[in-house]
Amino acid sequence: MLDAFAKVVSQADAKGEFLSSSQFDALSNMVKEGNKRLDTVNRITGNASTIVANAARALFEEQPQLIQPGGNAYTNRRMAACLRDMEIILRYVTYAALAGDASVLDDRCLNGLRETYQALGVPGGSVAAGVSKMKEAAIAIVNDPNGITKGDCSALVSELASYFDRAASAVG
Ligand code: PEB
Repeated sequence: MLDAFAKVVSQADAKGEFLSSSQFDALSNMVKEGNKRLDTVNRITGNASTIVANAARALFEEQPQLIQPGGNAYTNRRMAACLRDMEIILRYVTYAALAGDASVLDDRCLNGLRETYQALGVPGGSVAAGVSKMKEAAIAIVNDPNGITKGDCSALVSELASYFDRAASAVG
């Protein structure tokens, strides 16, 4: 598992080079903007159950066959597994957002997930649709101007979006 700092170190070391000025600039900007990152992660973390529940509700509205007999979220056991999976994916997205690097998400959550769903007969496209709904909800919460110092969060939000997209395309 890498964070944005460890990543730069490992890239430079692989080439036997000192850190470049562009690497310094990117990290220095990350430190300067660090409170935005912490606020982003904190807001998603604090609203995780709402994000998961609303995304799942919207998914089942759009794909009602999932909750009908024979569906992959039919029976409380499967419904619980589904909500749990969405929560796990959201949790790893928050870790990646904090670290500023996708490797924790890749290594500990997404690696092999497509094959797991294939083996279980869980439709990966539906999981991907659920992840996209969590993305929309999380971004709306992060961009909410209430109760927070106003500032430009566009770069951070597109980075956050990229972690959700990565999760969706890993299974979809
Ligand atoms: C991945 N999900 C399930 C299982 C595993 C995962 C390993 C099998 C074991 C179990 O049931 O607990 N676990 C999960 C994950 C990590 C992990 C992400 C990462 C570290 O360790 N059903 C639907 C939706 C979707 C869904 C499309 C969005 O209708 C998911 C939610 N996952 C789902 C279901 C099962 C499951 C298991 C229904 C149970 C499948 C079954 O037993 O029939």
